[in-house]
Amino acid sequence: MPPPRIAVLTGAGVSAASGVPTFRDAGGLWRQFRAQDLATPQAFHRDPQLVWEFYDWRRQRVAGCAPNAAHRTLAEMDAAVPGFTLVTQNVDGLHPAAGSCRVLYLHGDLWRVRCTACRYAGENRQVPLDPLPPACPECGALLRPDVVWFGEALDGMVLNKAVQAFRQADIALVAGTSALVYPAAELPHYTRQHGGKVYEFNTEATPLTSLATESLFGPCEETLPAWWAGFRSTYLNAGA
Ligand code: BV8
Ligand code: ZN
Repeated sequence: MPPPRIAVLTGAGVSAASGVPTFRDAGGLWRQFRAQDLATPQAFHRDPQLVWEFYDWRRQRVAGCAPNAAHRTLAEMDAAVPGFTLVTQNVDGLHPAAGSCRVLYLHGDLWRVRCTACRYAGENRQVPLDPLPPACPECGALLRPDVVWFGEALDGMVLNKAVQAFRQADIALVAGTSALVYPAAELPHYTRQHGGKVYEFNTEATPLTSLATESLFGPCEETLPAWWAGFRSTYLNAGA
């Protein structure tokens, strides 16, 4: 019998142990702005320089960070469980850095830029960015971070695949997210709706805690590896 299908939703808490400020901290750590107020198209339109300085600061922070045991555990699951999908809200790139291959990026990628005027989009790993703000190599217009800001629609294809994964999952793992941002926070509900189990990995209770089959409170860089060790011995070593 194949092992259960697993869908995972991760948030900033998964990267906290790597030194990446969580979203709620990121704002507080940067010139006392609220990240929420900078991650919007309005803020970018009003002051592209300020928003790019915020993203350049985050890129510089993330450039020095390495994946932690939570990222590595999820990469192991990716390789070992046939029906596995990792859906992340994070834009830091630490999941692929840990070896995860099947990743759906709900909110984009800190290491990609796209043009505000033409169709150019591509990877940009320059740290620090120079010039700031960066200009499109094709048409010279202003580039923007290739992320989904508040008030912007997520990529429809990516969101549909994520919804399907959670609809079909026997088990949903929700790790390191405050479950406040939609439509990402909706995903685990699809698993519960068809009778699947939801396990939450967080240091505190969230709006998803009441929905969860079980909440494993503690740092997910410890609780996720422990959960995976138990799952693996039940479903994989038993040759299930
Ligand atoms: C949209 C990219 C519509 C940029 C981000 C209902 C339905 C639809 C939309 C809405 C809705 N209600 C409200 C909305 C609007 C809005 C929204 O959700 N607002 C919230 C604030 C109420 N949603 C949107 O705008 C979305 N767009 O719906 O568009 C539309 C449709 C058609 C046409 C036009 C428009 C877009 C949302 C995406 C926004 N972009 N990021 C960037 O990153 O720079 S979201 C941003 O916030 C981050 O990417 C991150 O994903 C998110 C923060 O969430 P977390 O990852 O959970 O991080 P946080 O710091 O909050 O929490 C960390 C957690 O970890 C905590 O719980 C902590 O306890 C825990 N933790 C810490 N350490 C550890 C730990 N846990 C375990 N171990 C540890 N060691
Ligand atoms: Zn261009």
